[in-house]
Amino acid sequence: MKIGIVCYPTYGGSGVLATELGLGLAQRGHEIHFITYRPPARLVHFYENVYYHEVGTDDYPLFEYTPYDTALASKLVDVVKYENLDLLHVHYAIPHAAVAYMAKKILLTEGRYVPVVTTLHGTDITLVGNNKAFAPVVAFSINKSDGVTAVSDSLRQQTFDTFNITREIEVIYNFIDFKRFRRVNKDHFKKAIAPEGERILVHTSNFRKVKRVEDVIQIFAKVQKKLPSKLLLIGDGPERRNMETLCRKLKLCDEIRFLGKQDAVEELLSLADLFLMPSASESFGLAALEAMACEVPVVSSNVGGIPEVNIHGKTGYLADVGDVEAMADFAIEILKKEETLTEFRANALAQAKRFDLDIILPQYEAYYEEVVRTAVYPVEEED
Ligand code: GMT
Repeated sequence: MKIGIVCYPTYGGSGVLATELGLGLAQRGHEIHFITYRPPARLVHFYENVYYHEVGTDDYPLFEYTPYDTALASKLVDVVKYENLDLLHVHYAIPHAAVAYMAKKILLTEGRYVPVVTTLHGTDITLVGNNKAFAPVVAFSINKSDGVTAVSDSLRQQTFDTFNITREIEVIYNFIDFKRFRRVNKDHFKKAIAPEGERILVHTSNFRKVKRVEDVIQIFAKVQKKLPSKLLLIGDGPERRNMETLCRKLKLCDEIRFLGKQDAVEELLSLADLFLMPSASESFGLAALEAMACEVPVVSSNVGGIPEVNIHGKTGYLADVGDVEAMADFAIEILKKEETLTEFRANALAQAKRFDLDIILPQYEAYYEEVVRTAVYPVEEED
């Protein structure tokens, strides 16, 4: 198929997933057209069957906000027509689902129907989408998509609970590419970071409030009193400066390293003994899955879709949001004995294998085929 993929090109989980999906589909012979305002973060090489169309916007003194949505809709019309696309797959509802609907309507005036699949990723429903400023458009454009998927059961249910949704939503879980995410020997790095064989705890995120990085540091502060350990913080974002201040206040600067944005996350995960994800909200927790694929157990909060990924007492532990005491106790429980850690590591890997790209990609392909087969050309729909 010829598929247009619309996503945010930044480091966020939805953009990562959309890019990996496109690349995986291209390897399976599909022609993939990424349409966004910057090359997606993980689109770093030349790939056969992969095209990138940049959405350009021009500044104009009248605009306080550049109308990206309009530019994206025009680009979609152009790419669908001239590249002869069979389907548009938009990731993250805001504004992509509404923009795709607009493009679809414009194309209809020329007698051309392009089905739209929308994938809901999380904050587009739970944090931003239910904001009054966006909610009516989000609900409308979900209902008007030809296919809608959610990345977990929990997100699917939350979408129905939040909006008046009149159509079915298919759950297709996020996936992991084991060719990239697997434990590799990085003993020389490990020696540099933990010279005395300290345990290594890791957290990766975009350092937004929802990730509760402060809890990560508080959990670590407690663990580190019981076990020699180090904490690696990967990623960057609005909370980073506050977190650096907190580390200084807790006098943990020698134990905690801020590594900023990193491309080869899998190499750092290969050093890790435990991954921390105490988020206030998380529709899936792709970062936790990446850790598990590298045989790293997870201590997390029990919100949203995380319990569908991290299994309490097997691949790690879950606790209530903000319960840093319990999370620290669970972390110590996993880390204190080598045999326990080894068992959790094996369970984490086994669970991650359920989300193997080779299992999930065919689910997307089957879903696309069904959507294209059943999409109704809306002849009698009013404008
Ligand atoms: O977590 C973020 O802030 C980024 C966000 C995104 O859309 O880029 O992540 C969401 O989508 C990921 C991929 O599907 C999920 O793994 C994350 O759990 C989800 N984040 C939240 O729900 C907070």
